[in-house]
Amino acid sequence: MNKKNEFPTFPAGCESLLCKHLTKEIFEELKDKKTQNGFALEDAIHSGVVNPDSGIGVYAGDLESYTLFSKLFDPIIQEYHGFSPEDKHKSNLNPNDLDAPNLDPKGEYIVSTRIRVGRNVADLPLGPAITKEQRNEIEKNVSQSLQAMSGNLAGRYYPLKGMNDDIKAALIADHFLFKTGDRFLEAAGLNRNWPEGRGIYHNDEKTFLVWINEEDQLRIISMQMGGNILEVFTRLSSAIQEIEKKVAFSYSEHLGYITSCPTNLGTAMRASVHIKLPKLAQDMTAFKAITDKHFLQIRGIHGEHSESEGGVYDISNKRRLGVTEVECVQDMVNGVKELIAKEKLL
Ligand code: ADP
Ligand code: DAR
Repeated sequence: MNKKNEFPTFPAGCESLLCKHLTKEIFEELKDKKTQNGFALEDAIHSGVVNPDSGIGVYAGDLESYTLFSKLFDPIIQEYHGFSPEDKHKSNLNPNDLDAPNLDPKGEYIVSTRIRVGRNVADLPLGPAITKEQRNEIEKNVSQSLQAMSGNLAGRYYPLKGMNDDIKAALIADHFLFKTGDRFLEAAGLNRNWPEGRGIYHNDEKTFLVWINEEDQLRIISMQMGGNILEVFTRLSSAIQEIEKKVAFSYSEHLGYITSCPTNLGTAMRASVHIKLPKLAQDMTAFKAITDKHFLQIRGIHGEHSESEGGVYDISNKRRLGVTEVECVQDMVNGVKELIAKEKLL
């Protein structure tokens, strides 16, 4: 275990962006600094120190973290997003600007579509630095705002605390609810006081859902079976604009919507399909050539750090900052179109 305030030792072969960009000089310069919320460098890097297999390894505790520890965060943001300290984020949630024809009219490939954004409440710390009282206040205020939603967004809030274990397991198995116990989130301090202050809001059809106080304070989700990506995006866009009338989100001109993990900054959007590509799965070089070309990420079907099952993959945009929401979804549409064309050829 690293002693307090000593430059951390990382095992040989560590490939996280933390390992790559935390120099001894940066560590010495930042190690005694704390944000107004008392969040220190060692808090920001703890997840990546105890999980050397992290891809990134750092989390912000508040908006101030991104400026106070910019010597570490900026090169990580530059490498992950290709976004420099001088760049400005931009936003466009207009579904009319999306070119998304039906990619799978016979329903042969796309099992389901899900588009989510992360949001955090303005002027409060992020999950790693928030107090239990602040987190519970967010749960109360946000769930009340959501339960005032109408039309196809109307639904109910279900606190995680006291939720029946079978119902919880079913919601997770059906891909609706977040998993518990992610070691990266644990080490970042994001699971403190679990399950208090956490829960899920959803409409009756479970096509509009909001996670409260998981990795971010809100994860606003639109999802449905099949490949009607435009319908999923249109529902999400409407929901975000409805919620934003009631809840002020943490946002900066430079970094867009502020999130605890730097990979989610900007749009904080992940637009994904679960898609059957059994033939292409036999040629991962060709598969990855297409996903790389369209800035896409391949995940397993039970969320991050899970494996694919039965030749079904979670394909989603990787770019989130310095691109608009429409461009995030367009990346996914363009990539999925080429993946299906390739699968048909094989
Ligand atoms: P996030 O997308 O919030 O970053 P994960 O990758 O862990 O987090 O996915 C969260 C949950 O959403 C998991 O249960 C995963 O199976 C589910 N999921 C993601 N994309 C889809 C999709 N296109 N269709 C159905 N479920 C999905
Ligand atoms: N697992 C952490 C975070 C990577 C990005 N995924 C998030 N934010 N859910 C890592 O550093 O690998």
